[in-house]
Amino acid sequence: MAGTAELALYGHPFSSYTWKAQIALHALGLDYDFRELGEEHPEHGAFVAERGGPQGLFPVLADGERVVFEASAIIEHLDEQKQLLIPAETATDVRMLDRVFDNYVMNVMQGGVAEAIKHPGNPDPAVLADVRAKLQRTYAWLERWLEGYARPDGVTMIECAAAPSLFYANWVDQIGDEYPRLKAWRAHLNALPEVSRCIEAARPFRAYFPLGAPDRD
Ligand SMILES: N[C@@H](CCC(=O)N[C@@H](CS)C(=O)NCC(=O)O)C(=O)O
Repeated sequence: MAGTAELALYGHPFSSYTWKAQIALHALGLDYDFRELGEEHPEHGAFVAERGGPQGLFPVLADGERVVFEASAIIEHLDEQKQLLIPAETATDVRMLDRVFDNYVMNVMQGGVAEAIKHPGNPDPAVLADVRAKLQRTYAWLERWLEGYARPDGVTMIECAAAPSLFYANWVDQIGDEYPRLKAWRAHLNALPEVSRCIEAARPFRAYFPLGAPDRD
């Protein structure tokens, strides 16, 4: 990895996958230039469109001349030397859980958001019901998984993926009292300094949450 002064992250403060990369940067104590997407910076959007993989998505990390897209790959790149976020002895489990949070929480939650964007004010109830059923199934699985999870003091790639996905999934389908461990873990994640920085930076954008942001968190 090149010197930290050369790090730049393209993303948006309200974007869950941007948080995932930012939490890793914060946990590793790395300085970075945050290149926010928006009308004021069309050059940032142009960079993401060109360098953000097949769909031109964000976040995108520029480390000197090296460009990395996909939040998990960004974390792998940042952690290559230190192996703090992906400890060698638990690497397979960490990667497996990272996939769980992306595929069965974050992307499912995003499906509900996409439906609300497609049909503003009139999302298809069947689509939302399907999203909520999938989230419930994952919540139940995570509740059982947490029983045996040796929670680290700090942050691994699991926490990087879990914090934003659970933050927003809870807005789409609230984690009920039947999942006490998951509820408590989400509260713990939100309180981590690496995460709360992201929550606070995103607060001004809450009115834009397509399904309506609940008055909590
Ligand atoms: N698999 C990608 C997903 C990235 C993603 O979905 N990014 C969203 C923001 S959270 C995005 O770029 N949205 C803009 C779009 O869909 O055009 C990753 O892990 O980084």
